[in-house]
Amino acid sequence: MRIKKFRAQTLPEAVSMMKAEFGDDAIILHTKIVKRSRFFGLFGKKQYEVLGAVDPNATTSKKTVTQANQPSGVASQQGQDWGVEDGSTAIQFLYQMLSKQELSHDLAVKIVKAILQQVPKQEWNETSLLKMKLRTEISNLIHVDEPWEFSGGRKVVALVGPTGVGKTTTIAKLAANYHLIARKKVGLITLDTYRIAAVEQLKKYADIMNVPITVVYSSSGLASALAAYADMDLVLIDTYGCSHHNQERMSALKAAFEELIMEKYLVISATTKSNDLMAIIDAFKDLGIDNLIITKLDETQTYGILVEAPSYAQVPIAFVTNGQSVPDDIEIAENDQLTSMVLEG
Ligand SMILES: Nc1nc2c(ncn2[C@@H]2O[C@H](COP(=O)(O)OP(=O)(O)OP(=O)(O)O)[C@@H](O)[C@H]2O)c(=O)[nH]1
Ligand SMILES: [Mg+2]
Repeated sequence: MRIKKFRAQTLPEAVSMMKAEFGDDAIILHTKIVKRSRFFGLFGKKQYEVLGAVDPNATTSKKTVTQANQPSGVASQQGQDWGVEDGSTAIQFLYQMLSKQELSHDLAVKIVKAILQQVPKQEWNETSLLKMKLRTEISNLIHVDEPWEFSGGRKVVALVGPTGVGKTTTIAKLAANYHLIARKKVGLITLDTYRIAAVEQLKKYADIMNVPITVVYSSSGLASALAAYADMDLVLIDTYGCSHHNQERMSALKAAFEELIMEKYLVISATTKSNDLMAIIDAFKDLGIDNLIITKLDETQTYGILVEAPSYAQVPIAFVTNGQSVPDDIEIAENDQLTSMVLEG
């Protein structure tokens, strides 16, 4: 399958460009309006973008209704031609289900190709079969962690991630659940001394829950703070937010963690755009990330990140959060539930 983006001032023009290059057998996978910015997006000219695809091996010129008259791509977006006996409608159907959830183009294509390889061509019009295969593919890509066990000794978990994603709130939720409900001995440490308010924020939660908290002011201080918590079941370490562009903070964090035994959980907001997600994961990978926590699921209606993040980072999701309430709005990541969110929205 060849796939390419075509841009023009009008949608019919973009479609014509696609047909001129790909021929009449080309199909529209996706259409969108894009702004070609001149000054930081202001006064940008509107353009139409068509994502077209063609099978270079196709010998037939048989067209579906969607292919024959595709002035706007709206029909394909509504998925009206599922039942037609032609592979292209299967591709459209699957691709659109994924792009609706804002999965990156590359991953969506990978998933669609994997499904078409498994399903014989004569069954490509069976949407229930395609849906079943899609569920399996998505489910296989959403890696989730095992629920926490405390039989193997003390568990030390540091939460790292970009600013404002919900690290401190998630620490409070975890501390409350594991201390107040699971009755574990929990100790808190914060490295976030950049802002007085950040320390106060966690101290307030610690006081309410009656769990100890240690504020670490230097990169060497973490080792002694951990030593003082030797008898805890769970130690949760809050860190300052690191923009993935801020090398200085990232290096300081790396230095603070040096040679200490702990797990590092990367916290990412579900509202993160696909490109930013990859840049964030790339930046934090250097710290050695063991797990992911996806926050703010309540602030989005597209859940592609649940597939994208663990696939790209190659580590499982441990928890998801879905609101500001401590301790309620957190759940242990569960494959079936997350798969359903991606498929059903
Ligand atoms: N809607 C929603 N808001 C959340 C969620 N988790 C955290 N928040 C909110 O996000 C904001 C930032 O949360 P923090 O916990 O301070 O984020 P942080 O990552 O510690 O921020 P920095 O320490 O500044 O990097 C707060 O208003 C939280 O209430 C969530 O799951 N859903
Ligand atoms: Mg914080």
